[in-house]
Amino acid sequence: MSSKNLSLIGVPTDIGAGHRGASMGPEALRVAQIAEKLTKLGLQVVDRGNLQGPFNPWLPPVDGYRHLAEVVAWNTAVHTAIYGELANGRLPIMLGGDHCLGIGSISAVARHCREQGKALRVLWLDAHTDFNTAQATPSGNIHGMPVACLCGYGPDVLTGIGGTTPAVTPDVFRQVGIRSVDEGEKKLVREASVAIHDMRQIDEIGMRRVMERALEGMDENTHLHVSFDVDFLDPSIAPGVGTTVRGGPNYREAQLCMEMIADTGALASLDIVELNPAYDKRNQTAKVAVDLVESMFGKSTLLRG
Ligand code: 6HN
Ligand code: MN
Ligand code: MN
Ligand code: MN
Repeated sequence: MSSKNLSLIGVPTDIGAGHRGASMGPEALRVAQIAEKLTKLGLQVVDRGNLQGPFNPWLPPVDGYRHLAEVVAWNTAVHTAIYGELANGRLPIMLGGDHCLGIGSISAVARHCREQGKALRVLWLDAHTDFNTAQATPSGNIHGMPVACLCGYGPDVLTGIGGTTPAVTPDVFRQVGIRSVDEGEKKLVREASVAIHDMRQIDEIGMRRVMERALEGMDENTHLHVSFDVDFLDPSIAPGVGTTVRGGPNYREAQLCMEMIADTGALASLDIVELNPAYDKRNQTAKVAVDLVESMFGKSTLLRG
């Protein structure tokens, strides 16, 4: 691991989502003892508290986007906070919040990598490809658009966050767990040649080989960023999300995925997004997410060593 000094950054908003409630995600992760559990693994953890931003006015889309100005405000705050942590040599963990916030966090990671001469790999764990545009979106919800925005497809106010457009090229992404892609979005991800490891591939060759492929080609100079959308998981183990899609990885498959991330030793930043306590029961989804994050930081690997 490039750094063992972790900073937790809460981003309490559902500004890009289609259901209210992801704004409660940071607190649910704290209740599930994310800081305490990572500390127990021997990591130094500081909780920076929550960022602040505009209230969610819950309005219909304008020109294909819901709450564009508010999404820009939140992502600008995220970019500044994540960039600052990386510049101080720390490993930021963003406690979301909905997935539109990946624009702020990953643009910050990309900027850090450019400045440090590092290669970037983004592992996108999600049921969705999140590659919609104003034209393709069925909802106008910007949490369905962060990958497109990061690759330069989107409004200037979002594609320009961090000062370089595009923030990244599509080849940095490896998407795992994909099982819900909108019609127009399919065409866009194909044109951009995003590397997609969908559920069918996991069924056919198994999580181990999928992860070997997704992590292939990294070296000591690679910064690994994981963007963990909790709806990646099968709804039977993770009902606490706004957009459940059945047929996701089960608990053991998800554990293996996380363990293989730990084994790379390259994990250098993380987003935990889309957790929605309003749909959860007794905080079980937050607990499963924290459990998996522990594995991402080497919990189960330690048992073997
Ligand atoms: N997420 N593809 C759908 C849309 O509205 O664009 C769902 C997006 C879900 C986004 O879960 O991060
Ligand atoms: Mn660094
Ligand atoms: Mn997502
Ligand atoms: Mn998703």
